[in-house]
Amino acid sequence: MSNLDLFTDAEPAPVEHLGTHAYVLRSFAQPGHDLLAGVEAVVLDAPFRHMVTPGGYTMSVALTNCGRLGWTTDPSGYRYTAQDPLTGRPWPAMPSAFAQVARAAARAAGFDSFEPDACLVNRYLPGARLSLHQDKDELDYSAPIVSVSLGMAATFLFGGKTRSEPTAKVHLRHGDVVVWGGEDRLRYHGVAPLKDVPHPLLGAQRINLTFRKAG
Ligand code: MD3
Ligand code: FE
Repeated sequence: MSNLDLFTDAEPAPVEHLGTHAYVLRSFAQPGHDLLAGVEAVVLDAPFRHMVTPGGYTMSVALTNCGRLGWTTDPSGYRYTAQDPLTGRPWPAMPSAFAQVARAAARAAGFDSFEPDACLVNRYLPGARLSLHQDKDELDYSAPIVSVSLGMAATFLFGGKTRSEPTAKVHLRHGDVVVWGGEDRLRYHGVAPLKDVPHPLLGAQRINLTFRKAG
């Protein structure tokens, strides 16, 4: 492959706007960031599991967390906890590579001094999906959310401030980072059922890291 093949006409521009304060940073996460080693370390301590929503639905996405706080759901509600309900131990520490990428991406999108205290790690196998929702369990909506996509590509659905507004589709690939803040922070969003197109490094899975200031 020649160098030029990396930037064909089909390749999107490095930064795209999804909204006034929503940015896609294409290929922002690089191999040197060593995020996959971080995922392996987190999962050894706090394995992926399928949680149940208050509506009684078992999520098709498996999840775990790292950092001071972790997002959980069970039949009694959604919440952030300091302990992993599966083990009773604190969530694993956030790998320094994770925090560095999250801070750098936030800064690139104009959010200086983003300090995430929570990283939700979602794992999608083929067919897994995330229905339209808002992220409303955090205390402070003024901090942005940073999401890092790894492995198989996904179609991300980006909606409006009400559930009924139409959604835009954004294709997210390995290494893409998205930053949402300001007036876009409470938009509805979701992920379409994952297609089975295995990724060279991660095989038939997609892993998404979502960094938040939760507490
Ligand atoms: C858009 N995860 O875990 S993070 C989630 O790919 C979640 O696993 C997605 O949505 C995933 O809650 C993508 C993307 C995200 C997070 C917060 C947002 C998108 C957002 C807030 C406003 C608008
Ligand atoms: Fe979300």
